[in-house]
Amino acid sequence: MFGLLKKKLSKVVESISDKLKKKDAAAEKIEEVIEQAEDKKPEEILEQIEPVKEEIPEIIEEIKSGLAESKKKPEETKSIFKKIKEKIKKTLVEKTLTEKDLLPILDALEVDLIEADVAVEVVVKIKQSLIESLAGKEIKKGKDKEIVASALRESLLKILDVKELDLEELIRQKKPLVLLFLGFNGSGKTTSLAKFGKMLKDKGYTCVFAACDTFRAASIEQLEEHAGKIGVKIIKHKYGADPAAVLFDAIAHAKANNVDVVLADTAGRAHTNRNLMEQMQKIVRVNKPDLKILVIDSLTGNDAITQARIFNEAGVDASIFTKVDVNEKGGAILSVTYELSKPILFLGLGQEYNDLEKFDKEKFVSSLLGENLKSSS
Ligand SMILES: Nc1nc2c(ncn2[C@@H]2O[C@H](COP(=O)(O)OP(=O)(O)OP(=O)(O)O)[C@@H](O)[C@H]2O)c(=O)[nH]1
Ligand SMILES: [Mg+2]
Repeated sequence: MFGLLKKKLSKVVESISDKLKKKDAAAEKIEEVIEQAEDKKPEEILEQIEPVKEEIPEIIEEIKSGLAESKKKPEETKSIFKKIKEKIKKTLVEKTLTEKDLLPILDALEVDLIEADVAVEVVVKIKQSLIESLAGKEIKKGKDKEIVASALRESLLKILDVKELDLEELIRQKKPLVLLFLGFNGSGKTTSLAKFGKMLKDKGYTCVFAACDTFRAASIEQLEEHAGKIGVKIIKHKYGADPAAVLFDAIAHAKANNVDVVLADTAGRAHTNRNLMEQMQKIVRVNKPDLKILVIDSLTGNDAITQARIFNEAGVDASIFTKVDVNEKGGAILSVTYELSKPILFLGLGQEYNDLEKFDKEKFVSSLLGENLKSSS
């Protein structure tokens, strides 16, 4: 799961800590040169530190001005070198990353994350957040990975920081709670709805399914089969019937029978299906569902953000990502949550009823950065 995204994030941690190691090596080299500086000509010193000057330009400047000063006041050469040595010692213990150090690394990260399906605007946010937390920060020796991984962790959590929903609290507050499952063709709406129904039933709530996909061949039978297996009532009309009317009847049934939750399946649609998009708006207008849950196939890639935008015209309240069990990229989860600013309720992890996992952003981010967070402690 998310192998590619994990690899790319690991690379960021490695690249930044490599940069710190290079700075370390440069400081050590300079220290060595300065140790014997008093016996050397200034040109010789500058020549020796030339190869590492890119890594710690601030120290190089210090040395240059020290050398110029000692040329003017040769009697103070000793104390000038002493000051430089102290400064280098401090750099060796507490390194500072500058924005200039970070930018090339973060530019490479941009390409990497886009490859893992993270949208450009989300990558920009992650970059900004890393610069804010790392540039100018003193990094103690041996703590590089820990600090970089935790900055990355914070930046990812910020992307996922949206107001959460307490589903059971909602069920307690409103009866029946009406959930409408929306999404692109084949995204996993019907399967997720069935898993959801099974989960609610296992928790002791009563449900009814509404077969509002009256469009795709065999869709009603597919939902009926799930309803039969789980032991949930289904309200259905004929193919071609108005789905808004199906949901209306399901809600009426739930009210009459004191049912806790109505789960409405809908037809898969794309923004090019004008009629189906208008039909979805009508289902919403007529029945005012409590939650419109967007079901997204996590394998969709960068198109996921476009789908989210289009379905959000009906006002999405939460999302479910399916096929996470077979997804190596994972970036769509970050992109869509950022775009919608709405919580992810569950992840679909397979084709069985129990393959539904409550989304936990801390756990998700920790799993992405797992090895890095571990190796740092
Ligand atoms: N591996 C895996 N497969 C899944 C998951 N969720 C759904 N599927 C599979 O994806 C396929 C499509 O699932 P459906 O639930 O029929 O999708 P849908 O959105 O209702 O499709 P339409 O109604 O045709 O738009 C099925 O073969 C499911 O078994 C998941 O989390 N993991
Ligand atoms: Mg379906």
